[in-house]
Amino acid sequence: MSDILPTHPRAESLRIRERLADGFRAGLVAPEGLAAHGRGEAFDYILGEQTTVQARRAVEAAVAMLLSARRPVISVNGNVAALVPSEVVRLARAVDAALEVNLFHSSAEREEAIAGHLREHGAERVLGVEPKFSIQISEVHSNRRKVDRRGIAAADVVLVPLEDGDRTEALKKLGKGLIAIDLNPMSRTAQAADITIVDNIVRALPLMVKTAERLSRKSRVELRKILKSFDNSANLRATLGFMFERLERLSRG
Ligand code: PTJ
Repeated sequence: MSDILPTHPRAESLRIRERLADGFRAGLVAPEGLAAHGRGEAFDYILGEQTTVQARRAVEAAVAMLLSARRPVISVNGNVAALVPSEVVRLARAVDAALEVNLFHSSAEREEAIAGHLREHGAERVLGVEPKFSIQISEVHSNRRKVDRRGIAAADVVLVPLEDGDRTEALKKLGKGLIAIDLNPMSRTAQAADITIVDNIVRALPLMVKTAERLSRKSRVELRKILKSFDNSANLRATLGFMFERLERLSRG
């Protein structure tokens, strides 16, 4: 642990980096995960490190979709486990979703470490780590094709935070509802998902938990209404517009 002065202008960003670096040293995060985080940081900088109105709308729709699902699954990778372990467990509980470890850079040791980390943060059941339940989805071309028969394989809705593009498109082709959390609104995942939350996962997850607690009191009809009024393409265009405006304002000085 390093000493980050609370007065440092980038203190929060440095603390998040440190969580990820700790996660790397603990065997949760792949080395590539550190680079992926840097790409996310660059987009977050443009967003002003804030949750936009568009992200709030996407969160509302995403939670409505999760609460309406029959078999929702939250896919967990190394970065998610290192950055928001408690929040992802709380969200799974709030929307009654399964948690499944699913890695791009496949490693049995890291799968076990991530599952153990989630259990330490209160998860009762973690899928994706027992070979006897593992099956392959041939439509997915990366290591992520290995999924749990009781989880992603059977899911009707999957939340894929910090994802690489290929799987989102493949899971969509299989008829699953896809929710992405991705700071890059231009990524293939962001473009292919049904609902894309363009926000840092460290802000998006706590907001999703709060929203789930609120929306769980709504009827199915009300949840469907929220879902029907959400347009992902329009929301992504509005997010890009927000980013362009910020850059334009900064360039004018
Ligand atoms: O643990 P593994 O093996 O499953 O690997 C995980 C990574 C993230 C390395 C893997 O999925 C990967 O390579 O992802 P990509 O293709 O780099 O895509 C990650 C996306 O997440 C990029 O579009 C980033 O902008 C975005 N991103 C990075 N950090 C955050 C983020 N989005 C939200 N919150 C973040 N903190």
